[in-house]
Amino acid sequence: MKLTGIELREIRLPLVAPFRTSFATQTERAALLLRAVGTESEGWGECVAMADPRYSSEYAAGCADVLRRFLVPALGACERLDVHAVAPALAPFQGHRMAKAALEMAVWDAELRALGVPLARELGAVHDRVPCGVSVGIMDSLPELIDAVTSYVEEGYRRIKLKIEPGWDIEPVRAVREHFGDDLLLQVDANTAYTLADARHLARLDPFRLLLIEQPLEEEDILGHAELAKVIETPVCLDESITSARAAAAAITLGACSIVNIKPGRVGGYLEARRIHDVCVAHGVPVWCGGMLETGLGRAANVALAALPGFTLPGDTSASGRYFRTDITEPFVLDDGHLVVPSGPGLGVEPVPEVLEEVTVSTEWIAL
Ligand code: NPQ
Ligand code: MG
Repeated sequence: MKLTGIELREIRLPLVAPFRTSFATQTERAALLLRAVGTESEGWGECVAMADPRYSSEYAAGCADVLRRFLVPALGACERLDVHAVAPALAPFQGHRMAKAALEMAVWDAELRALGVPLARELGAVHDRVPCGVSVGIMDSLPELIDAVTSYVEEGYRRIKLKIEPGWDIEPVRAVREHFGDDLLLQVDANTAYTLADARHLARLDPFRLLLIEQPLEEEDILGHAELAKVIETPVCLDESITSARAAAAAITLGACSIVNIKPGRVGGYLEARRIHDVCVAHGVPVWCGGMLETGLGRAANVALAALPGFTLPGDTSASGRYFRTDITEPFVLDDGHLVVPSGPGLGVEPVPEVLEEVTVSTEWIAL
């Protein structure tokens, strides 16, 4: 395949309810979509960067800039482009993993559609549906939290993740554990809100038998996580810190985590995500698929990834309705706590044209 051009499309989707984390409160999802146009086919990519650099240093407008200025032109120079050529072609440019991941996704979708092969099969998926968890934002009160968790449990979610921060940690966990009992699969995510000085405090979560605590300390504090893991009983899981398969191998070897959250966008794409999966399986470390409020496009690819054999914990691969009243694709709907892995060529889903138009803020054609 040779690329003829890439369309960048900025969209804005309202959220069904505000989503509060330790780093921001979101009321809408602004996202950047890519359409790769090749000589034989077209494909869709989704960039997971937020509008502001709060979760990581990348942000949507920065991704658009690096794509149009450097990344897309570098791929345009490839005469025989396939997905394995993408990362090598982009390697001269440092960082910008979310932008690179979006481009890889669009090229892979185009390639697989031309071949008639589903992404899940190409990745090595071994399941045709995956159990799903849900991420629950920070609330104003404990009764509100119990109400929110109650509706998710009634919808069938197999695992609950509570967002925490200093001042909203021990009591919400205690309340949910006491209300729902010991059988509820429960975990927490701090999005880097603590320091190693909070170790004794975080040890107070020990009695609640959480599956894991996700990214308590800052992104670069690998040794801090290793120290913390010696002090608390709750297994430490890393999210923000795991930027590559090499970073995952180092974190595991140093004892900084015993579980890994894999987000393809954060690590530069689905190929690198699979490498992290392979590293973790080799170390006996369970993995699960994270979420970045993806539209149906990114959600489809994440569900395909989550069907690999090492994904032994339910992920943040929630139904479309967890975030959006109207998704841009046919919505992903929970069935008995599971999402079905798409089986059509490529991502196996595509945007509904009228919905896509409605949520589009701007488009830009980068000709090659
Ligand atoms: C996490 N995701 O695991 C992230 C954080 C997160 C599902 O908890 C816009 C774009 C808003 C990306 C809010 C979940 C977001 C976002 C939270 C990612 O750490
Ligand atoms: Mg996280």
